[in-house]
This record gives sequence, structure tokens and C-alpha cells, in this order.
Amino acid sequence: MIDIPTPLLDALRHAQHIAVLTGAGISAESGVPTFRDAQTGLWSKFNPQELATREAFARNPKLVWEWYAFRREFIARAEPNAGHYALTELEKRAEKFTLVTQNIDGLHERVRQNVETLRSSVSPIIELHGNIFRTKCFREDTRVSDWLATDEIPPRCPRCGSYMRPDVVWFGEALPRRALDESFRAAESCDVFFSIGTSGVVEPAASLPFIALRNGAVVIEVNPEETPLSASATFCLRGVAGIVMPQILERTAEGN
Ligand code: BJW
Repeated sequence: MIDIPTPLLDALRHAQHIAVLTGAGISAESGVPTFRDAQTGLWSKFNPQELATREAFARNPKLVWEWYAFRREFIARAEPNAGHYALTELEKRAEKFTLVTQNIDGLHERVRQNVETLRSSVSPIIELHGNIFRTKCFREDTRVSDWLATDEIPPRCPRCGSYMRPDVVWFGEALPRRALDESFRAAESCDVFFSIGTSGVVEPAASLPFIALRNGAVVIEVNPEETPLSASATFCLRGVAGIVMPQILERTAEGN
């Protein structure tokens, strides 16, 4: 059991709007390697920060496509864990709830498909960095869902013949405008903000908890490790999301 301070529980019980930012750490207990730990086996000699760029794709599209294909297969076999489920429970109890994720694995969405009562009554999950299960044209930047299967890697866009790429946000690329605006608005207007399982080094997502702090929110970090947010967060809970988040839920429901 970790110690959950009473003022944190009080803030949660009285919150009008809870906003949550998740990172790769929340999916770690589902067996999905975190972004900075993603390199296993064949891929261990590559630096993920150097593969997740337009330049890397332009230089070696096959290599980058295969890296994502490897990760996509891995993620497709993963199941949401107790941390993902605890967030959906928190959402059910909250007056207003905004879930912003940097993850491309779609596991938050999978919980909603598994939990019948959540399907229609909740606000959409904001995916800041895209989704590994979608594909788009490298040249035209438009989503593509069907193409002719050939042996070519990467496959070609059926419209313009350019290579296709995963619909994720690489370093140096702009985040989806609407998702970013909605995230900033949530950080500005929430009264409790969770930062869960993120190293807090990738901008602009890393700024969201600081925006929440500046606007008077209680900011709670859930991470087994220290991050650049730790010194400023109102509360830091040092533990894994799959244990800490269910405990927070249980304690909030206790009423003391
Ligand atoms: C657990 C746990 C458990 C483990 N429970 N916790 C300002 C200053 C400096 C630089 C910049 C700046 N503004 C922009 C930049 C540049 C850049 C950037 O931030 N660079 C930094 C590295 C310095 N940002 C960008 O380039 C962004 N674009 C941009 O700003 O564009 C401007 C623009 C405007 C207009 C036109 C054009 C451009 C884009 C950033 C895109 C990031 N994309 C990636 C790849 C996605 C696809 C893929 O996955 O391959 O997104 S990078 C990668 O990092 C991925 C993640 O979503 C993101 C964050 O990683 P995350 O989630 O924090 O994972 P990890 O692995 O780092 O950490 C895991 C954490 O979990 C750890 O802390 C563990 O301790 C913890 N943990 N187990 C809880 N069980």
C-alpha cells in the first residue's frame, strides 16, 4: 500500500473537472515497452528518438515501417491493465473528465469497448501523438485505410503512389491542432490534473501539468521515477499506475 495523502483525496472528491495526461508508463504493465525502453531484440541497436522522425523515414522508409510493424503486432496482443480500468472508473464518478494520452497504442479506447456502460456517455479520448493502428500517406498527409497488398515495404498510397507511414506524430511535426487546443483548454480549466507514466520531457505535452498548476489545479504525478515535474507537482505518488490508480479509487470511495 502506498500512502495517499488525505488532502489529495479531498481534492479528488470535490473536483468539478479532472484532467489526466498519460504516457507510455501506464501501458508498461500491459507488457508494452515504454517509448524509451522500446528497443528489444533486433531493434536494440537503434535509438527510438532517431527512428521517430520524418528524416529517418525519408532516409530508410523500410526500416522505420518495419519498426512500427513490429511494435503494432506487439501492441495488438496487449490488453488494458488495472491502471487503464481505474481511469474509466474515475471518469464514471467525475462531473467532468478529460483524458489526454501521448500513447499511440489505443489501450484507453479498448477499455471503453470492454466496459459496456462507458461506450456512449463519455468524452472522447484525446490522442496527442496519433495511433499506430492508422496509416497515412507520407506525401499528402491524408489517412488511408485500404490499399492493394503487394510485397513492397512500405506499401504505396493508392491515390498518389507515395509511401505510406503510420499516423503518429514524429519529432519536429505539429500535433493535431484540435487535440492540442482541447488539451490546453482542459489543463487551464481543470481543478485536478493527473500526470501518469510519462517522463515529461516531450513538448508540448510536458507543458500541460505546468499550465494546470499555473491555473490553480492540484497536480498529481504517478510514476515510480522522478521527472522534471516532480519538484513542482502538488503530490508525487511513487509507484506503478496499475497499483496506485486502483488504490486512489478505493480510498476516494471510502469517504475519509
Ligand atoms: C511508469 C510505469 C508504470 C514506467 N506506471 N509509470 C521545447 C523545448 C525543447 C524541445 C522542444 C520544445 N518544443 C518542441 C520540442 C521538440 C520536441 C521535443 O519535445 N523534444 C524533446 C525530446 C526535447 N517536440 C516535438 O518535436 C513535437 N512537435 C512539435 O513541437 O512541433 C512544433 C511544430 C509546430 C508547427 C509545425 C511544425 C512543428 C512532437 C513530439 C512528438 C512525440 N512523438 C513520440 C513518438 C510517437 C510515435 C512512436 O511512439 O513511435 O511520442 S516521441 C515519444 O515520447 C512518444 C511518446 O508519446 C512521447 C512521450 O514519452 P513518454 O510517454 O513520456 O514515455 P517514456 O518512455 O519517455 O517514459 C515512460 C515513463 O513511464 C517513465 O517516466 C517511467 O518512469 C514511467 N513508468 N513504468 C507508471 N508501470
